[in-house]
Amino acid sequence: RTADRSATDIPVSQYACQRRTTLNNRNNLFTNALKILAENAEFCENEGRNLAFARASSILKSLPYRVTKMDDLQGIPSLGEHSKKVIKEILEDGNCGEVEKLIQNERYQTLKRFTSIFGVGVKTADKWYREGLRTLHELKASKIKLTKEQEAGLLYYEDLIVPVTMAEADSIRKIVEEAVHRFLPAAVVKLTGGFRRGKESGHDVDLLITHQDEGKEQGLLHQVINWMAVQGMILYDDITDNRDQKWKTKEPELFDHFAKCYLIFKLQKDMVNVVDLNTSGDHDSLAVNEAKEMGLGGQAGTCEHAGCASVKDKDWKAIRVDLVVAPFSQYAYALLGWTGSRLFERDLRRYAKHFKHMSLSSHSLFDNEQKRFLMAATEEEIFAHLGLDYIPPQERNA
Ligand code: TTP
Ligand code: MN
Ligand code: MN
Ligand code: MN
Repeated sequence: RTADRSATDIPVSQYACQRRTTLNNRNNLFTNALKILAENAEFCENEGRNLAFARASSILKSLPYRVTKMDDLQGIPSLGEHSKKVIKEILEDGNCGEVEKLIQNERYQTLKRFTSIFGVGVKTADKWYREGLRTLHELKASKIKLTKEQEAGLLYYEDLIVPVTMAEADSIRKIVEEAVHRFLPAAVVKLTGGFRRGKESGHDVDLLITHQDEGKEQGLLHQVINWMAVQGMILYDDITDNRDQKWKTKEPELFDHFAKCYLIFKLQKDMVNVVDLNTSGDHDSLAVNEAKEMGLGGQAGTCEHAGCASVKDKDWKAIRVDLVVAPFSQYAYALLGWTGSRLFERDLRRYAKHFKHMSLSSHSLFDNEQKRFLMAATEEEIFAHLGLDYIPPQERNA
């Protein structure tokens, strides 16, 4: 097909779960700018604005053509006046003044820097900014009380900002599988998150664990973590049981009650299959370069601080891993929920509510009219319950 768009084209849905969004984004120029505006809205705790820019960016990612003139946007939903102005400016000048100004903005830069630390959210980053802190060095030198999570985040910062490669993710999946099989030989360990959507690099490794005989998975997470800790594989861990209520405070629209563990894994480099340990092929490596230019990284080696010794020659890499354990009857829902993208999940839930009067979560689908839960053994069945065409993981990169 040609690069041009015509009025005969099928309409684009405002719901990400009715669009096919691959990693082949033809509109990077625009989506990169919109992403920065979305991020800044998040830093200003303006959720509505954040969502508006995120939606605009997402819809451009789904287009099978590159936008070259404003007419190409005829009939495309989810584009507000502000987003259109940004696109127009980029079409005319090659960049957007507002965005260019923002990336030079001290508050934006500082909040981006601080929130890139594991365990630091917008509220904390903003507090530190208002207290006059600007760099990681100043943060470390200050007497500010850090949580255990933030301490670990700072200690392994240099490693954690380097994107995780597919080869590393695969090694960790195998290592975790081996650990899991010590306790439950028939358990399944599935790679989810961005890697399941086909990304070649990511910020962490998301693993979903289940077992066919429901109930057998109980207590598994503690056993596995304890065993891996004894093996020296765990740099930091934070286990959440279904018993405690921690999830209530985290992102309400994403919360679930599964037993899970956010951890920092110590991956021996010789455990990774050949070639691409220090390379990453896509845009994420740009983010790291950008991060380094902004002074986010590059501080190791020059730092006298205790935890900041130069670590360039070490034979391991710290990697963020999310482990989630789902009972078998909820597995399909957990898999769908943990595969993402976040916007895709958000729109699945929004679609279910508005068009089907159903409540979708990572545990279940509840039909509010029939007053019953709808069972599903596969993701395909969940899409069918919702009356949606099945979208494979590779096309959920909304
Ligand atoms: P992420 O790992 O945050 O994102 P990602 O894997 O898509 O991208 P990246 O490469 O940056 O890692 O989340 C993966 C999915 O997990 C996402 O769809 C939301 C879901 N999720 C939950 O359902 N509950 C949670 O508590 C968290 C942290 C994530
Ligand atoms: Mn992930
Ligand atoms: Mn994750
Ligand atoms: Mn230091």
